[in-house]
Amino acid sequence: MSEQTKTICPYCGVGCGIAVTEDMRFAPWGDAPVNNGRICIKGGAAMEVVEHEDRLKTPQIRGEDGELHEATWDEAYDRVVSEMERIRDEHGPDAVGFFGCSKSMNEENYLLQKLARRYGTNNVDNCTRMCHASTVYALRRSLGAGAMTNSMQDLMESADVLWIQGANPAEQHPIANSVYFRQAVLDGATVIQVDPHANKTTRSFDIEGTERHQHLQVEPGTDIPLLNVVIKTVLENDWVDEEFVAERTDGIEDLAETLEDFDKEAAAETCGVPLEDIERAAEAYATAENAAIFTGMGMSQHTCGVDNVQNEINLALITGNLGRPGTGVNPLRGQNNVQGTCDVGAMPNTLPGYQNVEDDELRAAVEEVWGFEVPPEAGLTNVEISRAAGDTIHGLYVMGENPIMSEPDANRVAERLADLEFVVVQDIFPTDTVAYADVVLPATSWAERGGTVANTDRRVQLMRGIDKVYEDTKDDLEILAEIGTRLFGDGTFDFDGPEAVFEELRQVCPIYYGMTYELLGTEGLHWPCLELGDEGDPYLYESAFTTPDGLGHIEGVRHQPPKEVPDEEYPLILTTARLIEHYNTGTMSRRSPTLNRQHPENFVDVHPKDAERYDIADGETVTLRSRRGEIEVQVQVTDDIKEGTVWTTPHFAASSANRLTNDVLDERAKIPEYKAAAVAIEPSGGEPETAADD
Ligand SMILES: Nc1nc2c(c(=O)[nH]1)N[C@H]1C(S)=C(S)[C@@H](COP(=O)(O)OP(=O)(O)OC[C@H]3O[C@@H](n4cnc5c(=O)[nH]c(N)nc54)[C@H](O)[C@@H]3O)O[C@H]1N2
Ligand SMILES: Nc1nc2c(c(=O)[nH]1)N[C@H]1C(S)=C(S)[C@@H](COP(=O)(O)OP(=O)(O)OC[C@H]3O[C@@H](n4cnc5c(=O)[nH]c(N)nc54)[C@H](O)[C@@H]3O)O[C@H]1N2
Ligand code: SF4
Ligand SMILES: [Mo]
Repeated sequence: MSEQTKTICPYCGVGCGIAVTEDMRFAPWGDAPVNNGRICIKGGAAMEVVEHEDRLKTPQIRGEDGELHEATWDEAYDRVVSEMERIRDEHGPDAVGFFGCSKSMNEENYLLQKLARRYGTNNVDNCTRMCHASTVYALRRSLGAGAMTNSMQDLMESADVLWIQGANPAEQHPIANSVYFRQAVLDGATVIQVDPHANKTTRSFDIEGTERHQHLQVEPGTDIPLLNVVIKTVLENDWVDEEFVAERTDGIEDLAETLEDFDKEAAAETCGVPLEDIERAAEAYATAENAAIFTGMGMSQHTCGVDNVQNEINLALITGNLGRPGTGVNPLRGQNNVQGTCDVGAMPNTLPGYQNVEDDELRAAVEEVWGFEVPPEAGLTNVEISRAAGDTIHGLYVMGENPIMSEPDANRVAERLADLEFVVVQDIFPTDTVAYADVVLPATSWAERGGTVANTDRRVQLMRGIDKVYEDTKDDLEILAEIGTRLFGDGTFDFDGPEAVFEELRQVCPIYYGMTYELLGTEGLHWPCLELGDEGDPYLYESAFTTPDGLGHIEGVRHQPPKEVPDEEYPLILTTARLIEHYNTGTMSRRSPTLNRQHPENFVDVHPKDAERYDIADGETVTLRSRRGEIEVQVQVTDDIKEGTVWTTPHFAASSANRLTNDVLDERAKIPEYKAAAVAIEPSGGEPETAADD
């Protein structure tokens, strides 16, 4: 039997262990800590893309003729270094932006943010900005840490109610759902799902012999009024945990005041959900022994994203559902290492370990280890960097992101990236963003290298690599260390592998200080892990919150409609979300035959009444149009979607949903409103845009 190397699945944040063989096949890892050998369709197909012929295999440089040409690594490094030096001399270091990669290891993202800061800018960010930035903001401010409060294990064992709002774990976190949450339901837990779209999560809990679950089919962007109905119902019925509120929280008066004149009937109408259904759900949550909230993109990706999550925190705090197994406010994190990418400081406002970059003392402690000064003011976020492209931003270093497809109002993003003086793309595949690159650096893939990643419940695990497939590719770590060495030549990028980087990371990242590669072993460790020998915390806040005053902060919030609401010209609300088989911008999943088979093309879900109203038949091709662009897609007529709303996916380049979306941001967290834009729909008479048009 071919030798097996144990590593971690490269797709979602559940962090399942899998094994890869020397002959490049997938093998189960039977007693892997998170999943015990079970995997979803993506984990099983993960090896399909590693040897793919489309892989970027050699460095490329754009020539005078406007085309990309193969180059040596030396030539590519020279170009990167000379252009970055030129831009810094001409415009200053803040003229360059750096995008981290949530598919890359902690050590690599740590080096990327160090590179940005050594260069002289805090303009470094990662996909969390488009993802859970608002969740992280609200959780950090009101509870202390920007992460899941509990672990999948304790949620499975102890939760009596699973309140799932704006998340679809059966598709996006399949093993969390099928192993952990399903077991909780088999043991008697009730599920309440708040989502405009019925999906596999809705159906996965339809288990004979278990409790009947509730699906509240809310209108997109009306989650605040829905939760305000829930909270007011809790207050009216004295379901408040008075002792918990008195000892561990502040701000309940503010919440009570916000809801004093709140009209539950009118709010239920705004949400499009019958009042008695919301009240029934409120009772189930508030009277359960342990109730847990799960929160996803349906909550975070709104201009009121921070307030959406704050209202979930409010509900958990007033009912005392925090600090115990089976409770909490739990964002299921997206990519396999988005949690880690944030942990290690690839963000414009935080140094490793979520230490505020604007705090002089914290910054000085990190500077002491690094041996150079870090700019004292927070930098720009990724959408802000794209918006400033061609204006104050002149250079962009993209490690493993595909902003041309993933950022909102993508037609504008393309125009702006075209205005940049210099773009580096470091990826494993020729993404749509490569078309804007001046230098392309081919990275090895997840299976070909080692390092650490952090999953959704803060478990840091080791990934291990097998030999590389394409000779002329290099690990992200090696690339960054070489560029850092050539740019600065002062030893600050002198590392002989991931473990050496991890050893430095520990020194500047208190929540990782108690970890070493040896201690991580095969089980991994949860952060916070403050001292060597700490076991790490599977759930947070047992005795106090980690806010400066140790209290959990309650703050009433009011309904703020999406920035674009339907009108005569654009009468429908578009929301966008995901499919189990596809992954984000599709660069990997659409090259995987097993994954691509089920949904080779995009589609839009339309309610039967809307189909009738706009004279559209099932299977027909339509034009979806917003104020920013249009796409052609095939229609799926289904009452899975709420009337007045249409639903499509961001996975397909040919009919890219982000040509339609609105780039308005939550003011505080800077996350775009991917989940609500006004659109018009009409039969196109043509063929849908297909993969052949990519
Ligand atoms: N198969 C697969 N798995 C993935 C990914 C993938 O692309 N494919 N991506 C990974 C990443 S990066 C992330 S961040 C996670 C995301 O995982 P999720 O948070 O589950 O993300 P989405 O599917 O975008 O949206 C979740 C739900 O929000 C609903 N929704 C839309 N608008 C609203 C609204 O206004 N209110 C409410 N309450 N709900 C709304 C959608 O109908 C959808 O069911 O998944 C990760 N896992
Ligand atoms: N309309 C709409 N848009 C959305 C969303 C939505 O719900 N609706 N969701 C948003 C969310 S939650 C997210 S997270 C973003 C995701 O946005 P992106 O991060 O831009 O999308 P991905 O497709 O995950 O891009 C990851 C890239 O990393 C590359 N890669 C993989 N492995 C490696 C590696 O080891 N090294 C390097 N250097 N590169 C590698 C892949 O080939 C791919 O190009 O999209 C956002 N966009
Ligand atoms: S649940 Fe997520 S981590 Fe687990 S196998 Fe599926 S995609 Fe991979
Ligand atoms: Mo994400």
